[in-house]
Amino acid sequence: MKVLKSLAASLLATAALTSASLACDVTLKSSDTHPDGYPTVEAVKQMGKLLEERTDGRICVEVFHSAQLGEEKDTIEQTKFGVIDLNRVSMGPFNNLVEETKVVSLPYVFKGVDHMHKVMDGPIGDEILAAFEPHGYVGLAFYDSGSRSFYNKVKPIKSIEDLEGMKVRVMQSDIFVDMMSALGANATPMPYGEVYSSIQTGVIDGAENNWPSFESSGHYEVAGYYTLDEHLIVPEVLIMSKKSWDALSPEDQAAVRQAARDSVPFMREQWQAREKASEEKVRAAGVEVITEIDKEPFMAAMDSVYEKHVTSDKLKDLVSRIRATE
Ligand code: GTR
Repeated sequence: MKVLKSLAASLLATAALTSASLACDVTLKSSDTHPDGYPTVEAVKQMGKLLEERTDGRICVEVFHSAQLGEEKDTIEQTKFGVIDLNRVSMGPFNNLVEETKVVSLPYVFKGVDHMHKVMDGPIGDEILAAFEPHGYVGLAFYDSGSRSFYNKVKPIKSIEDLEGMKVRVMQSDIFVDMMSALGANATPMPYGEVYSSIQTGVIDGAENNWPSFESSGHYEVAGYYTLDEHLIVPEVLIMSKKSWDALSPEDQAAVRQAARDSVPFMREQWQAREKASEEKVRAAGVEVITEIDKEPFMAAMDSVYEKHVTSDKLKDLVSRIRATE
């Protein structure tokens, strides 16, 4: 009886799935490195829900979470070719591809999350979104990512001196490699999915990320010291393949863009709640959190990073406009 019941249930589920996908003329395949339930994953699902409602079920979104479609750098390439339609990624891995994304990946460029929102919600954000287009992507919206801080398995980092000679994983971008050199540490750029085992086996001493990533990746289980130096506030971006975009009518393109924009407030709410919950979970697990940290020397050490990376007039102008944004 039990077997029959579960068989019937799975048949029903399959039928529901088939009729749902049959009803959609277009199903946009979306990638995310984070697990189900993570704010970015839920935000793209929300975007899909809005889009489906507004197109009477013609356009749907299917989110492949947990790096099912690959690590960010690889999925970015696949998105260009239209193998993946939508992709939610950090702007870090885009730095070597879309010059404008570099300005929001500079250490301490934003005064805080509110400042970042003001900048990204305004004309500078629009300019950065538009900058993706010549590279084969359509920039749709920015999501939150809090601020990134250092964590490691060796000792509490209380000053720059403590970072001396440490092997620290960074996202694959030259800016972050230079940021670590400026702090006297050794940067190891590597995909997100390799960080846990690399810390565990001692290939690296630690990495850097926000509370929700530190928690959801389980990195806190292998790196017991978290220092709130908040060196980076790098927004996330939701992009669409230009190839997939061009296959839509102008009306449908507008609907996609609007649904993405409308998912932003939902994302921010989810983010705030998750930040708190992740911090609580990590603290309860016994991670030592270093909050008393003088950020001034960290900021001062970044001059060389700005000198090396903010070279074109375009980037210089963007940085000074970001700084002037109240
Ligand atoms: C997270 C971000 C991911 C990914 C990851 C990383 O904060 O949400 O998109 O970039 O960091 O460090 O690779």
